[in-house]
Formats: sequence, structure tokens, C-alpha cells
Amino acid sequence: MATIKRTKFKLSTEQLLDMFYWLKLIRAFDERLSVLVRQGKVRSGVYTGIGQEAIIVGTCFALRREDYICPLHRDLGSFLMKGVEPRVMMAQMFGKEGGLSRGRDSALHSGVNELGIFGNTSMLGANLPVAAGLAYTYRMEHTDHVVVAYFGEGASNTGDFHEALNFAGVQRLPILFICENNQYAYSVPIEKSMAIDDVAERAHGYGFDGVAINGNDVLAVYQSTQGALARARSGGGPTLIECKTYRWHGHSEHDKAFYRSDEELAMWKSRDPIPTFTTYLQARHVLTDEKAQEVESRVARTIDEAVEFAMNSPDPGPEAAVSDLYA
Ligand SMILES: Cc1ncc(C[n+]2csc(CCOP(=O)(O)OP(=O)(O)O)c2C)c(N)n1
Repeated sequence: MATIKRTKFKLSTEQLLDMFYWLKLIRAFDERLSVLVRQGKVRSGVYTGIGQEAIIVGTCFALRREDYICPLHRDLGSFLMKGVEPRVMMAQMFGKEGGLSRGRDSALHSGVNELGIFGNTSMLGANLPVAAGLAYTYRMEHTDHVVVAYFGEGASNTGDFHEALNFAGVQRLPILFICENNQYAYSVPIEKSMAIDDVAERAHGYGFDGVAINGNDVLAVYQSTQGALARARSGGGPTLIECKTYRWHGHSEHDKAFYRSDEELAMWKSRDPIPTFTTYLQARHVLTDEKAQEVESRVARTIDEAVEFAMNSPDPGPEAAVSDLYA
């Protein structure tokens, strides 16, 4: 396997604490959503990324506002990191007026052009050729902006994935393909859908580097992303970063995930990205007990306030069904 060049990085205390905050906020957001589904308060499909937060935080932390992201159904955290207010995101999940699409989609398909967020479609893999098209635009406009496209290992078995990688490789596009390899595509374990161990290998067939990393290590994700971004910005073309991880919940909140064992889940929970990073920060005296408490309280306040806003936000009226239509 080729190795991508990793840039050295130095993060300030403030930045490290910021990363910690985002990990905690995204985890809390998903955990609350899960409870709200069970209470019958959120009725849209909810696909939590609990256990996978280090991928979103490590990649989005390295981005500029102008860089475009193409998130997946499991990547609500990337919306938050790109600048969508938690209360707006929560109202989106409730299907309320105060949400991004003002209550007019099943919660997962809205984008925000001004923040550089592409709204994904249901067809897995289909966001990747679009992402390559976005990167092509950036190249034609002679900017140094980069597109970051997320996908699951399951999506890497679709034709769209291969077409997108081929085009990106031929054109040397400024794009990062971020694979969230959480071991299962719905109920299908990776060994039943791929004859190779690493999705990253697939990049080599299209003439660029692919690297498989520990997707539960936020600093490893950040470092690999930094290196790939620097290369893309300077005309060096695409990179595929495969982040090995695991989703703690089922495919969606209605999936009890009977297809996997308790031992397997317990093993992956022992690799929880948050305590790992917490220990790192404590060992370097970046995170004191007082700071940790501060972050906990801030996260709890933010989530409570987001839920309150969402619950009080009105439902869309019937007229919303025919507004903003284009003929
Ligand atoms: C082209 C296509 N095939 C099947 C589906 C149904 N489907 C939705 S999510 C999913 C599993 C996706 O697995 P993966 O790409 O690994 O992403 P993950 O959900 O694990 O993050 C499937 C099969 C779909 N949405 N699109």
C-alpha cells in the first residue's frame, strides 16, 4: 500500500479543546436524536454516526469555509462543523419550519450552498461523481479550494464510485475521498462484499494514493487530511483516505443490528474515539477537570436549547408544498 505524505502539524491548546468540544457535541447530538426517536418525537429516518465522530471532526477541522463537503446520511456532525447552528439542524430532524429545508424533506437531503455543503441523494455512491464535478469547477476557476466527499465502504462497490475516482484521477482533481469504513453496509459485513481488505487499495487503480488509517483517532484523521488537502491545493490531485471505524447503533435507529455479536460491539466500544482523545489531552495537561466540566455543560446547554427550539418551531403549512418550485 502506498503511503501518503503526512504533514507535521501543531495545534494550539485552544484548537485541541475545540476538537474535544466538537467530538462531544456531535456525540451528544446523535445520542439525543436517538432518544427522541424512541420517544416518538422525531419521525424522520435517523442514521446516527455514534462511534465515528473522529472522522468528521478530523476532516472538517482542517477545512476552509470555501471547501465543499458532500456528506453522507450519517454525517450530521459535518453540517454543524461547517456552520449550521445546532438548533437549525435539530429543527431539520424534526421536520419543522425552523430547519434547513423548512420541513420539506425527510431530513437528510438538504444542503447549504453558502456554507459549502452539498445535499446528498439517497442513491449511495451517486454523490461521488457530483463531488468530482464540483472539484472540476474549482479547477476550471483556478481556485485552490478542495472538495471532500464522504462515502461508506458499501458505496465503494457501486459503479458511480469507480467512475468518480477514474475521472478524478485522470483530471488530477482537488478532491479528497473519505471512506467511513464502519464494517457493515446495513447488515452486510465487509468480507461479504469485497475481496480485498482495504478500500484504500482501489485508489491505486485510478492513479492516485489511497491510505487506510485508524478512523477512531481524531489526530490521525486530521493529519492525513492536512497532507491530502495540501497536495490537492497545490495541484497534486486526489487522495482516498479510508478511515476504519465502527458504528455503535444499527444502520438506522429502527435497526436492532442482530447481525453482529455483543463481543464485537464491546471490542469496538473499547476503542471509543472520545476517551482516547481525552486521555491524550489530559496527559498533556490540556484538559483539566474544570475544562472538561465546562465543555460538558456547554454541550448540554446547546443540545437542550436546540431541542427546545425545534419542538417550538411550527410545522410547515400546506402552502410550503408548492413554494420554491422551479419550472
Ligand atoms: C445505490 C443504493 N443501493 C442501496 C441502497 C440502500 N441502502 C441505504 S444505506 C445502505 C448501506 C450503506 O452502507 P455504506 O455505504 O457502507 O454506508 P454506511 O451506512 O455504513 O455508513 C444501503 C444498502 C441505497 N440507498 N442506494
